[in-house]
Amino acid sequence: MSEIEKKVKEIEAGAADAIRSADTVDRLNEIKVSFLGKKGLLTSVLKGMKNVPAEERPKVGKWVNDARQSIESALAERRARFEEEMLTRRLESEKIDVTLPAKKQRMGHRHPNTIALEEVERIFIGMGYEVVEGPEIEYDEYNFTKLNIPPNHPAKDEQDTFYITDDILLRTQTSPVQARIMEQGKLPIRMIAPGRVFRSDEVDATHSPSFHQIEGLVIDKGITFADLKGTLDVFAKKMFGEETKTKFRPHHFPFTEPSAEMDVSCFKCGGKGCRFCKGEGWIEILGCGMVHPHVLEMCGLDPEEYGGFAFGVGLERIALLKYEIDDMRLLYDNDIRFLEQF
Ligand code: 2U9
Repeated sequence: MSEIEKKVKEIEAGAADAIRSADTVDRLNEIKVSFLGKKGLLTSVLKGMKNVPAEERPKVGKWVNDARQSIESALAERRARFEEEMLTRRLESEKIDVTLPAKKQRMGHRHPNTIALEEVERIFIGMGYEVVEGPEIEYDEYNFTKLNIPPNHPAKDEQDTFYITDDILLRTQTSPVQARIMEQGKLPIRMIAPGRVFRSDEVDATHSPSFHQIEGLVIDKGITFADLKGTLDVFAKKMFGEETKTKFRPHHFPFTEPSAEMDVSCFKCGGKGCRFCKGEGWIEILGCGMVHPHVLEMCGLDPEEYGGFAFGVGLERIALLKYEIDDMRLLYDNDIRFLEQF
């Protein structure tokens, strides 16, 4: 065997060893370059051809070509094995068991406040009312002055109201929404204004510094206290059951005159007296009254021509009563086990 043939065989054997012990595709590429590349070992044999006698050259060429082919096929075989192994590993790690039970999508629940609010809205929309919302940050002017609550009124005390500046505050009632609508002067008005209100109260079973009101307002020519009573009686029957009776007791609010509070017959005992109504047979539900002439004037209406009634309910109070919840704090805890019950 000639020197050159021995050298080619050595190179081929060296390549076969290297390919066998290669452990990555990158390593295979390195081997390819170092044996078959322009500056590779096998190529260097061809470069030495000029020193080989002419009649020997075809033989040397054949040895080199055979060696090249054998190295190339060894590389291809090893590469194919790597790819197969990689695929097997991927299939193993990305295995999906389609027989496993699906992850349950947990459904949310409407909050009891929302359920009660939507019920009240449905009832009043059914009587032709519009639902109107307004800002939670208000001017003192709209929250108090225009509602006949003068500068020295106790409701304005810093103990009761969150002030932002001397004349801007967190609204203590949703009434400013109605005052703004009256000022726009589009009559008649039949509206409810639901929303969050703020009072500087300590948290307990029946109080929170932030709660929700729904206030209503009707303004037209010739509206009487009979309209107020009829409307709120229909509301009570639709909300608490057709057999519900209503009772109006005289009261005082600065923005209405005359004013009243409305009680409904206890929907647990039908009025006989039970634990739920504390033996009274009646449950206080809302405040109401005929809009004070001075409020009409301050909101740009002529009390000689127009008049109307207004009312206000605490949304939490309705939700607590309707769903027999005995502590208002439960409404704000966000405990899913509580919320799931409604
Ligand atoms: C305008 C004129 C009159 C709204 C009214 C009440 C009576 C009332 C309370 C019930 C429980 C608030 O959430 S609560 O503490 N509200 O009793 N609200 S009349 O009267 C208005 C409103 C706006 C322009």
